[in-house]
Amino acid sequence: MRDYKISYNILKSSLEEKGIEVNKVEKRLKTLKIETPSWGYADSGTRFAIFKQKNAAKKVKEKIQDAAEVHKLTGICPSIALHIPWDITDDWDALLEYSLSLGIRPGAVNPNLFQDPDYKLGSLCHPDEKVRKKAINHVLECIDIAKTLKSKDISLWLADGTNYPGQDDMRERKHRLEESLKEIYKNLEKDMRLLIEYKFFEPAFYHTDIADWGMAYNLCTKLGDQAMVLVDLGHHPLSTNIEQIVAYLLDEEKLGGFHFNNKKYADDDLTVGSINPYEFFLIFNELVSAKDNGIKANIAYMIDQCHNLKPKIEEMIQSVENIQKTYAKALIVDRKSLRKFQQNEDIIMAEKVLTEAFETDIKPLLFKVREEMGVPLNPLEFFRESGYINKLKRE
Ligand code: PSV
Ligand code: MN
Repeated sequence: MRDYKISYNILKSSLEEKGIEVNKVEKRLKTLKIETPSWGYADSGTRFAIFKQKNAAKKVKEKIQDAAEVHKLTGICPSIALHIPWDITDDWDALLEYSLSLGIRPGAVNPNLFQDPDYKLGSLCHPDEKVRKKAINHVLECIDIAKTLKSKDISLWLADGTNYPGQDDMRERKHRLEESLKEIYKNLEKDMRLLIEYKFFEPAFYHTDIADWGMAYNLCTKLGDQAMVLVDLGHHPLSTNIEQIVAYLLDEEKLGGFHFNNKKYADDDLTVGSINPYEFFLIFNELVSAKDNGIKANIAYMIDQCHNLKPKIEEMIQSVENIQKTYAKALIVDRKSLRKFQQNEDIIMAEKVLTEAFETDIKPLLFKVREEMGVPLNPLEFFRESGYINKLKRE
């Protein structure tokens, strides 16, 4: 690592030979922002067991401390997503102040529409109007919290669906959903957004009310400009072409949020980039390509992972490193050559442009950027050596 400058110079000149402006790549790497989720710092598990970790955060302030530590070491995680009521407090102003004092701000506010026993048959789509009203009021409460915290995004994931054919009327549920969302939407502040997530199954196993990107897109289009689709990488059936969905939504200017994680089977919450790094690269490639083509996009990037087995903060830092590395590889794609090969119908060479960027050892560039940002060159190693977790005095 000490000698990274020699390899950096070699990498820089090979990229510049291809016409890639390395200074611009470095600037873009420094401005990448990834939110981390409060629930990723707390104990979690599967429906079979929760294996508790020593000094895992329990209180919201502890989650903020851990998120601030991740930001301190990576320099690119300046906000923390909150989940209500898991992160409830009776003094939101004080929590905002506390958070800012640690150099981190509250990010997306996530309502919880799945845990209350009343939501057994759904929340915003529930057959009983009283339960729908309760769910709407909960989201309105989250909007108020977001106002106090100066957060701009309400991130909505619905567990609504049915488990048995005939359990409820799918079209009626769609109408209830549209009505409930309209009520929520009209209570947003003008500078707020409603990010609507989709997921094809789980916890509902027969049908899910917002099952795919098309349904989320349709709902957002009906609601208006402040409603945007949120893509969570774990929420697609196996072999779905996620990069195409991303490209399509970007082109429609309807992609508003992104949840990073990786899956092997379903919504597995595995470390982003750990199972299929090439797919992850192709997704980032679409994000960069759209931006380079002048498509306007305000995308809230967040890691949405519960770290059940790995040490939580370490997995969070590992995830941030994977994201940064993959973004860097997408930024060094030789887009001029790619375009030329596409126009010349040279499929072999066009694909090679992508694989060349993907296979590049980008570490020296990341070291350079981290050094200039004043963060450790190797955040994960640094964190381990700091003994942060063992020094904490938590119950
Ligand atoms: C459940 O699938 C989920 O992971 C969704 O992706 C939400 O974003 C998150 O939980 C928090 O509610
Ligand atoms: Mn998610």
